[in-house]
Amino acid sequence: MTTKLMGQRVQRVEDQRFLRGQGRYVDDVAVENGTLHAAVLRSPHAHARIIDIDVSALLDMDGVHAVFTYDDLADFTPEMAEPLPLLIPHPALTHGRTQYALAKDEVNYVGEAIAFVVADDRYVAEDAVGQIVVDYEVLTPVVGIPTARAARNLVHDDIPGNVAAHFEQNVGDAQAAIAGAPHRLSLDLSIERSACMPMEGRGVVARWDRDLNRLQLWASTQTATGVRAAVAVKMGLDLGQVDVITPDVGGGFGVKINHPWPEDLLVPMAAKLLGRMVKFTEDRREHFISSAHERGQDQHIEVGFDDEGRILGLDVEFWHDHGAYTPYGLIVPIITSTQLLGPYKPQNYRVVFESLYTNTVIVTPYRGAGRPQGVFAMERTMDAIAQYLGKDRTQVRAVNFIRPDEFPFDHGLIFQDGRPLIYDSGDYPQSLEKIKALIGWDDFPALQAEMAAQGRRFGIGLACYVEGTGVGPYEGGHVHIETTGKVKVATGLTTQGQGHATVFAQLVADELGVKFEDVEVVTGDTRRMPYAVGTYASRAAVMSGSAIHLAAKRAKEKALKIAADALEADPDDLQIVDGVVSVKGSPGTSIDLGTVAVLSNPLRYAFDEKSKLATQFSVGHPDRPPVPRGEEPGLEGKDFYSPDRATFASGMHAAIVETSEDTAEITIHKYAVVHDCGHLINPMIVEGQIHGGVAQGIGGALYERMAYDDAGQLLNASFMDFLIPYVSEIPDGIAVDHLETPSPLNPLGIKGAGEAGVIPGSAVLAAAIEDAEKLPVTAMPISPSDLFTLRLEHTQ
Ligand code: MCN
Repeated sequence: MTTKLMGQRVQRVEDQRFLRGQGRYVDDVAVENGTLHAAVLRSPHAHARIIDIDVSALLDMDGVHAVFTYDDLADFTPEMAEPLPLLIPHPALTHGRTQYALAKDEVNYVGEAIAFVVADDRYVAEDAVGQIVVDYEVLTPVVGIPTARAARNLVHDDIPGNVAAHFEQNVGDAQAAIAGAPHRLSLDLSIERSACMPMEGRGVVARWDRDLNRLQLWASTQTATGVRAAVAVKMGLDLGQVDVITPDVGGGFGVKINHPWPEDLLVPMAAKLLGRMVKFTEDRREHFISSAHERGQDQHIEVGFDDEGRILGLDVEFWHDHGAYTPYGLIVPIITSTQLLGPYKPQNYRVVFESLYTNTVIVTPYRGAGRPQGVFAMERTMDAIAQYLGKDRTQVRAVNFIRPDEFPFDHGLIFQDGRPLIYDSGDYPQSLEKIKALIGWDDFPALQAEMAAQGRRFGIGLACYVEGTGVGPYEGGHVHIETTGKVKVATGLTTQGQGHATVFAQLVADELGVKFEDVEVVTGDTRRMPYAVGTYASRAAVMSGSAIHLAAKRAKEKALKIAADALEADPDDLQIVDGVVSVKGSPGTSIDLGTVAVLSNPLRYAFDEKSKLATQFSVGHPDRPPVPRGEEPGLEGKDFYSPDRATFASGMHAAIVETSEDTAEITIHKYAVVHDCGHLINPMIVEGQIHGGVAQGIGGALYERMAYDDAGQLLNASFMDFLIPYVSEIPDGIAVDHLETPSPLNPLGIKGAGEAGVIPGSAVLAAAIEDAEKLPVTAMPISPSDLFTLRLEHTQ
C-alpha cells in the first residue's frame, strides 16, 4: 500500500552508487580513443600588461595539437573574441567588466587564463604550457579593500576609484532616527575572503559530431542550460545544436553557477576545430587561483535604539571586494544589503555599499551568497545593543522581531530580483523559544560560572537569519510513465549532492500513487529538459519540486482518463495505488499503469505467430480516432512553475564554545540549529544539508581565509595551507529542530534549505567567543593567533 512520502526520512537512492565508488563525474566520462587534453597558461602576475606571447617553441613539439591565445579567437567566431557575458546586469553597476576567454593585452589577477594548449595527454599539455614565453610589463596591483578604496592605483585604467558600483536603499530616514534615538552605537566589522572547495573541481569534455553538425558537452556545472546558451552564442550555433549533459557533480556550492568559464568555451572550440574529443579538468591549485571567491567585506554600522533595545534607525555602509571582474553583477552585495535585516523590522534603514575592484580572483556567489556578511552585521549589532543596555541578548532580538501576525511583511525595499522585498511567512518568536531550549540558553549562566570556577572560559552565542529562497524565473518538470509501469522524471536543473533524485521521486510517488522505487529522476541534461535555469539560491525544492508535482498531476489526470475509458468508469471514481488504477471500492476492476501507458500509445506492435513478424495495429474505440483531437499520444505530463516572488526561510543557530587561556584554541562544545523551510519533503536530507552548511560556516568563522600578499599572490593556494575543517573540528551531534511555517506561494508550502546551515556561522561563533573572552569580536575568521592578538590589544 502506498503511503505518503512527503515529510518522511526516505534513504537517499543516490548513496548506494556514491558509497560504492560508482559515481560518474566529468572526469569519468568514457573518453574515446584519441581524446585530447587541455591545459591553461595562467598569469603569474596580479596586474600586468601583456607585451608579447611567444608560442614558437610549441610548434613542433611532439604531441601538441594546438595552442590558442587571444589573437586566435576571432578566427573562430567574432563572438569568441568578445568579453564573457555579464550575467546579471544592474542599473547601479555603472562600471561592470568581464574578462576575455583568454587575456587580451592585460591580466588582472594571478590565475587569469592567457593561453590554451591541447595535446595528446595532460602531461604533454602542461609541459607545453611551460614552454610559452610571455613578455609582461608588471603593474602595481590593488589588493584588499583599504587599498582599493585609497585608489592610488587602479585595477582598470578607465574605472575611477576602482568602484564598480555604488548603491543605496532607504526606508524612512535612518540618520534622523539615529540622531533622535535615546541610545546610539557604531561598529566597524570585517569578514575576509574565502571560497568554496568542492571535492570535484571544474571540468568539461566536448565532442563535435560532424555528421549531425552538433556539439555534445559534459560539464561539471550547476547551470547546464546556462552553459549551453553561452557556448551556442560564442560558437555561432543554434541552441538546438548544443547538448549539455551534467553527470554527477562532486559539489558546486555556487562556484559552478558561473557560466561560462573560459574553459567551457575553449574546450568545445578546440573539439570543433580539431575534430577530436577534448577534455579539461581543473586541478586544486587552479581551483584556488582561477575559479571564484567570496565573502570579503568591510562594514560600518550606526544604530539608534530605545531603552528596550528596539532599533529606531539603522545605517549600514559596506565595501565589497569584487575581485578583478564582475561576471555576476552585484548579486552578492545586493543580497547582503537586502537580507541583512533578517527577522527584524527597523523602522528606518539606510544601506549603502561600494563594490570595489581588486587584482584578485573574481567574486561570485558562494553558498549563502552575501548573507553570512549581512547576518554578521545585524547580529553583531544586536549583541552590541544588548551589552550596552545590560539586557539578555535574546530579549533584544525578541522586541525587534516581525510578529507572526504581520505576514506578509513588506520591508519597503527592493529585493535582489528587482521586486519588492516581501516576506511570505514565519514565526520568529517560536523559533527563538525552540533554540533557547535546544542549546540550554537559560541554564548557561550557571554552567559558565561553574566552568569559570575551574579556570575555563565558556561562552554562548546566538544568531538569527532570514533567507530568500526559491527565486524564479521558472523551472520545469516532465513525468513520463513507461509501458513497463516505471516512471521517468526529468527536470533541467542540476544536482551536486542535494539528494534531488530522492526528494523528487518522493513527490512523484505521492502524487501518482506509484512505488518510490519505480521512479527514476534525471537532472541537468538539456536533451531531456531543454528549458531550465539551474541549481542555486536554494531553489530546487521550491521550483523543480513544484513543477514536478504539477507535471505528475497532469500525468495522473491523463492516466485516469485513459483508464476510465478502458474500465468504463468515471475518472473521479478511480484511484491509483502502487501503480495500479482501480475503481474505488472495487479493487478487482483495475488496470496497471504500464497497460495504461500502452493504451496511451495508439500504435503498438504485436508479434504475429503466423508470419513470425511484428505487426503494427491501431487500438482505440471503433467509433473514435485512435488519438482524440487535442490529445497527445504517450502517458506523460509536463509543467513549469514560475512563482510571483521568493519565499523566505528562516532560522536560528546557537553555540557553546570554550577558549583556552593558554593556547587560545577555540573548541565548539555544542551547536544547535532551529530551521524553518516550510513543509519538509525529506527531513533527513534537510538535516544533512544543514550539517554540511554548518561545517562550512565553522570553516568560514574559524579557519578559511584567502591569504593574499601585497603583490596579489595567493600564499595559501593548496590544502597544505588553506585550512578547511575536518570532521575532527565539527562538534558531534549538531542538534537540529524544525519549524514548519508553510509558504503560501507554492503548491507544496515549501521554502528552501540548501544554504541555511552556512549563513550564521561567523555571527554565532563571534558571539560565543566574545562571551567567553569578554572582548569585542569584530573580524572573522578568528584563529587562535588572532585571538591572542585581540587579547594583547585589549591589555595594552
Ligand atoms: N528539501 C526538503 N524540504 C524542504 C526544502 C528542501 O526536503 N522544505 C530538500 C530538497 O529537496 C533538496 C535539499 O533539501 O534535496 C536542498 O534543497 P533546496 O533548498 O531547494 O536547495 P537546492 O536543492 O536548490 O540546492 C542548492 C543549494 C545551494 S544554493 C548550494 S550553494 C548548495 C546546497 O544547496 N550546494 C551544495 N547544498 C549543497 N549540498 C551539496 N552536497 N553540495 C553542494 O554543492
